[in-house]
Amino acid sequence: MSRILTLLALFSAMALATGPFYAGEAMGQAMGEAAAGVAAGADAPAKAAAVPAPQGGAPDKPQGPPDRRQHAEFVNTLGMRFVQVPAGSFLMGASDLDTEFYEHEKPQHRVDISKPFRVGVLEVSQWQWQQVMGNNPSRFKDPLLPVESVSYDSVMSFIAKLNEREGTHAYRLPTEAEWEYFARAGTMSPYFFGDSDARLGDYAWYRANSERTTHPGGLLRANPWGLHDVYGNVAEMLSDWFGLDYYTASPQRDPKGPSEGKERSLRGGSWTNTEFGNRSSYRDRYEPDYLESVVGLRLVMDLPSGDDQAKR
Ligand SMILES: [Ca+2]
Repeated sequence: MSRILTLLALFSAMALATGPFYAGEAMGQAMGEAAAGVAAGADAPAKAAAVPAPQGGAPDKPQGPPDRRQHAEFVNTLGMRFVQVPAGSFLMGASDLDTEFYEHEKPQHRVDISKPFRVGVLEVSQWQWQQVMGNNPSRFKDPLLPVESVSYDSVMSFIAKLNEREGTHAYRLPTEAEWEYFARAGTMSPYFFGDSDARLGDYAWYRANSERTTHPGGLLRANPWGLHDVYGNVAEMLSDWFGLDYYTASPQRDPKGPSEGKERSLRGGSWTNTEFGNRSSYRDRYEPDYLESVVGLRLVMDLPSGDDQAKR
């Protein structure tokens, strides 16, 4: 009984830690920035994003027809929250206007994301990992912190067990293209909040403000599609092999990375990266059995069959 109460208390703490940022002030801010992105000439996806629209009244008591809100937001049995992002096209990689980049962030090229999908609002937490795997490999231990020090194989096992637990096949890692698509959220600048890194500390735990540790998800401001900690905190594992020259040959539609490789792709930078490593087009890599406190994950979900067509 006491264990159940402890879990309930923890769950409540998690909701308190993350809920208000999602449903209230941060979301209002996020929607405002999405509009700014469109006005600045970004592609349409930001405007079409199926992230929950701000509702009238108390955000924790949705009023009126539930269709849009319930369709857009999904919460699983572990309290993982997902928002739906639209199908769309974007320019992937560093642009000619960017002043700092790796050569392998070029050439900039158009990518089509052919189906809408769901993206985790936060990185996977240690509490969520523990519930599924019965262990916690993280260096910085706290249930609210993102899980890290996970190998690619252990993440594949986590996802298989999560799918089984939830009775679905929907959970998976993002592709590198999907990651940049939802990180940019319709923006074209090096950072989803603009050209300058001056405000990076408002959005990311990185070298200048992390105090050399990870932090609980959702404490900083979200990107235009309502996703927290996209830059920094833990760098996010992807399903692609890393290909240094992949951009010269990748297909336009739903690229999934090279067919083979020795290293896996990693995105977003971490608590130890500088401003350079926390840009939307920044590409990193790691060996699949690498266990370090900079590597974690964010999940995506395929939509139930038919829903992708309905949202086009
Ligand atoms: Ca991150």
